[in-house]
Amino acid sequence: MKITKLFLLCFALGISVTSCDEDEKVEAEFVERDRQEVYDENIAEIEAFLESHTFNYAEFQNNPMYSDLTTTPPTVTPNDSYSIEFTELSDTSTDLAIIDFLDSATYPKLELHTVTQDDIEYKLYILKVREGLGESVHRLDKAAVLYKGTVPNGTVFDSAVTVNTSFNLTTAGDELGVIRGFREGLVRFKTSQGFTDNDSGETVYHNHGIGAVFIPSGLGYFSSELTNIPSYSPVFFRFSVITRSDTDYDSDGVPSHLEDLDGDGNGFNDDTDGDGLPNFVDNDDDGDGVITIYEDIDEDGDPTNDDTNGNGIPNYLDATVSLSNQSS
Ligand SMILES: [Ca+2]
Ligand SMILES: [Ca+2]
Ligand SMILES: [Ca+2]
Ligand SMILES: [Ca+2]
Repeated sequence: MKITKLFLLCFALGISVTSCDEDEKVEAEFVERDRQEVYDENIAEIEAFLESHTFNYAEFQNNPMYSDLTTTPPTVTPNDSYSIEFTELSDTSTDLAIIDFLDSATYPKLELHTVTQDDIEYKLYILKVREGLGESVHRLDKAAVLYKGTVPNGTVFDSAVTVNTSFNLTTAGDELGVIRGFREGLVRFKTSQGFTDNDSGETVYHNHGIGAVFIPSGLGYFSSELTNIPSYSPVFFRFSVITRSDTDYDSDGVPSHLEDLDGDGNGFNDDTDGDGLPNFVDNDDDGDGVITIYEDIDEDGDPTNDDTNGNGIPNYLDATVSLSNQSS
């Protein structure tokens, strides 16, 4: 498990290179490359990869897509235990290339999404072998994911092969998340629907999302030179999305994904009191001076179900109600 490394990589973005040698006072100025120029190169490299490589689609297609969990014991598809493998196409190969799955009517399908960042419209290719049947994943969640991160030549720079650790998807405050491109890929899949233990006592997850995302460096590590990732290199993640769990970045008793009030998947554009702090990192969401967790009047641990004046707006979002559960 190399989760920690992934977090470090995420934070290594934008570090400038300077000498620490006080005596010599040498300072090597680091000039970052133009983001559009790098993106143009990256997307050409990604699309060339998608055209020149295939993956083990037949292996998946030879089986039922999903396990049937309504039978006892469940009727388990081998697909639950498969992961995506890329292979370079030879001149004589009749296999389909990854790009041939673009906008396919059925799974596997290659989706093309647009992610805007730094005034650049990034193309983000996402390969969905299957979407999954469990819970949706929000950008503010924690997730347990099996994954392999590689550069285009196949070198693995990071991986998680067990699901013992889950990680935040979004970086906020002291909580470190993953790179944007990985996050944007993961949230388009669903978690496993359940698990069973096989004869060897190993846990087998069923009906989880299985996919891959092809990330331009501007949505990844960009100029950072990291172990097994050259500066400005695209990175690819292949993954199985196993479970999600709530976060509570501001410890106010409201799960972070529920602080995305308009439900658009973006927690950063919800700021009830307009104080510049998005609700998911604001412990007094309505700015009435009574912190959200104290506006949980019935003290059931859930501030969202307390609406003293019955106007449909819970007290913690209603600045006209400033009752506190702290007896004076
Ligand atoms: Ca929102
Ligand atoms: Ca809050
Ligand atoms: Ca309550
Ligand atoms: Ca209030």
